[in-house]
Amino acid sequence: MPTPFSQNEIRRLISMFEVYGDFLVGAPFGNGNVNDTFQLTFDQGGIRLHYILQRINSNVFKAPVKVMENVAKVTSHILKKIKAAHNETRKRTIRLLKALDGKPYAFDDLGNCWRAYVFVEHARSYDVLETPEQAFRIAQGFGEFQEQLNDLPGRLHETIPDFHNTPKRIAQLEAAVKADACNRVKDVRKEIDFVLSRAAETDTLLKLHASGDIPERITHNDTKANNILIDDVTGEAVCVIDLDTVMPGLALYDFGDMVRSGTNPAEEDEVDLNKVGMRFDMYQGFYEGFIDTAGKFLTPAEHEYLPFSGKLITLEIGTRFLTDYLAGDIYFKTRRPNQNLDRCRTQFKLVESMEAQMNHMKDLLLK
Ligand code: GN1
Ligand code: MG
Repeated sequence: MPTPFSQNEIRRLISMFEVYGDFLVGAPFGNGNVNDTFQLTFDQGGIRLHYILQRINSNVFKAPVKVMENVAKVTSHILKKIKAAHNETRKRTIRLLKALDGKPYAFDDLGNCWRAYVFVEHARSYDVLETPEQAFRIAQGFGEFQEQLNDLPGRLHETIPDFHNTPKRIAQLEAAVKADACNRVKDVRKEIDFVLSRAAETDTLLKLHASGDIPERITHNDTKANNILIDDVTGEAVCVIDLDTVMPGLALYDFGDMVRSGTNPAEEDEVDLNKVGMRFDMYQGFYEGFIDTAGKFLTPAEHEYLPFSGKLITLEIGTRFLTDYLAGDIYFKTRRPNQNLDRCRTQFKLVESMEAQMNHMKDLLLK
């Protein structure tokens, strides 16, 4: 459950940052599975403005200062590009507020790391996509994000090492099965077998990386469809959000997670699996949108493995939900019993749906 914070506490927390005007109210915001997020309303000379205030989950991000160094570096790089292209009115990037000491984050008395952003107005994110056009715009936006970071100097911190190393995620599942901390293994034999019977192919991208066919890039790594804001009026992708996991990775992780999260017409924790599956028209939207912006830099191997990446990342995230279920729901936030198991099951249903449509997806690849 999200920790309840009183209005006074929120007022005190935001006062660690440089914000002008009078604090009016703060309320929980969004559907993130990891951090605690609030939307704050301020009155500035009679105009109401919003900010986002977020507590970084230190159980997930062991080195929050490194996370913030990455985020600050990435956002200022993108802002420079937006300004150089005189694109400020159309494109946006997250803008961090400075804390009173000038840093882009602040620690509270309990040692929690907080950050604040300017709220992006007239735009929203979608948990379930409505049209292939939205899928196109989202993939275009994430592809452009990768392109913007192609020339970022230096290497970013790996804030969660092996974040998308699927074989290691499967090893973590096997360890959780062995420990069986909550005596739940007996109820999920089918799900465990589902993963293990597909384990052999999960090192495919890592091998292609090792052989030099797939390069390391700076990737977002959490490209859930709801991690990009869509302009309310134009329908364009205007701002990539949730930059905590931006770090060195493979382009295919980002494409794969879009396909995982955005092609399913049901919620990630839908209980009725009949509602779950990959919508091919949405897949096509993602493919065409990604090619539109990332197509110019993808290598032939990256292009060829786009269809596979959706299946891989869906299997991987499903494996993580299952592992967390076995461990007693200690990583992802849950709001009801069995939520992680339900999440796992939707992912595996999606994997099956992708397997059934794999040839169809491959047919779409530009020859
Ligand atoms: C988490 O924070 P959120 O909800 O955007 C998770 C992702 C998962 C996702 C599944 C740091 O993302 O890896 O794909 O839940 N983020 C982290 O919904 O583990
Ligand atoms: Mg998010």
